[in-house]
Amino acid sequence: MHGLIIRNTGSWYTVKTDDGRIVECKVKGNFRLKGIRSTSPVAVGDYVDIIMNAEGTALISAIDDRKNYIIRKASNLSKQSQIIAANLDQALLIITIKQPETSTTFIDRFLAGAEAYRVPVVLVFNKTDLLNDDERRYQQQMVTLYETIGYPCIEISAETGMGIDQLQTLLKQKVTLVSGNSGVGKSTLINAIIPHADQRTAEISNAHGTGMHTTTFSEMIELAEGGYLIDTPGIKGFGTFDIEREELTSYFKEIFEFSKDCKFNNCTHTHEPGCAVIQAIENHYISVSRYQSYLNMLEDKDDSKYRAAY
Ligand SMILES: Nc1nc2c(ncn2[C@@H]2O[C@H](COP(=O)(O)OP(=O)(O)OP(=O)(O)O)[C@@H](O)[C@H]2O)c(=O)[nH]1
Ligand SMILES: [Mg+2]
Ligand SMILES: [Zn+2]
Repeated sequence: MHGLIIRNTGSWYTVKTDDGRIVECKVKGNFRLKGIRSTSPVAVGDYVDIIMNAEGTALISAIDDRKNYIIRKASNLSKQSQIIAANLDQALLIITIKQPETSTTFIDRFLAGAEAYRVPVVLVFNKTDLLNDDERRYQQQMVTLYETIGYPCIEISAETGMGIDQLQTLLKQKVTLVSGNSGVGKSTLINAIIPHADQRTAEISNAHGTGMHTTTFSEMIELAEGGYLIDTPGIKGFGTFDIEREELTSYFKEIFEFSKDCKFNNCTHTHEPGCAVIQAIENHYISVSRYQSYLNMLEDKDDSKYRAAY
């Protein structure tokens, strides 16, 4: 039988079969995935073959080719990675200006990773209900910046329902990863979109204004109008550690556009004469915050060891 992995609890995978049945599955003991060193060989979003057994559960015996996937490093020291989700149509990056504040470095790292994995991103500014006039203006500047670069933005409040209808039209018939720092309201948003989803949400811990990773396993939640949302436990990005230095420029869309006019085609846009990127920053065509994020990722590449810099 063939089906879609909709939930991963660590030891068991829940598969929705093509004929609509829900089956709990384990991975066949000798199952290995070619070319990917991963602590778990399959993930939510994967299409798989399963073999039923007498108890009504099943073994996953094969996996279909993936359109894309996102990975996370198992730990800072290990080279092993964990596949979080596969076959995504898009990702929502949930951002909050406060409680907690999402840094531009975090946003830009996420966007660069999404470019590398070819996953389109919509930036969702949540908790708009909390903002005062100054904060609202700041948020609008962010929206202008990212829309100019080419990322659609939407301002919402999962709490009051503002903007939810508009967001819903973007989700129809698509597999959408919901990502963002802990505490930004991913689970609250999913509950607002799918009332029966019943995602656990958490109070922000007062001491640091940061969240506590309430969501601890990956699952896909089916939308009434077709498509799925994937809620992820504290995903930090797209595993940007394996981006090559030479490729980095191409994952910052606007920097890439200007870099075509750099004097040297291996320009790193740091110190080289005739750098069109540095010129564009001076002329305010490229934002300083974006350039700083680029430099931040470039610095990672100078380190022999991996650094979780965000
Ligand atoms: N004021 C306000 N509070 C919100 C909004 N959305 C979420 N919250 C609150 O923010 C807190 C964290 O929300 P969660 O949905 O648990 O956050 P999460 O992103 O799922 O967090 P993790 O599962 O830890 O990754 C909860 O107390 C929510 O009630 C919003 O639009 N406005
Ligand atoms: Mg959550
Ligand atoms: Zn340059």
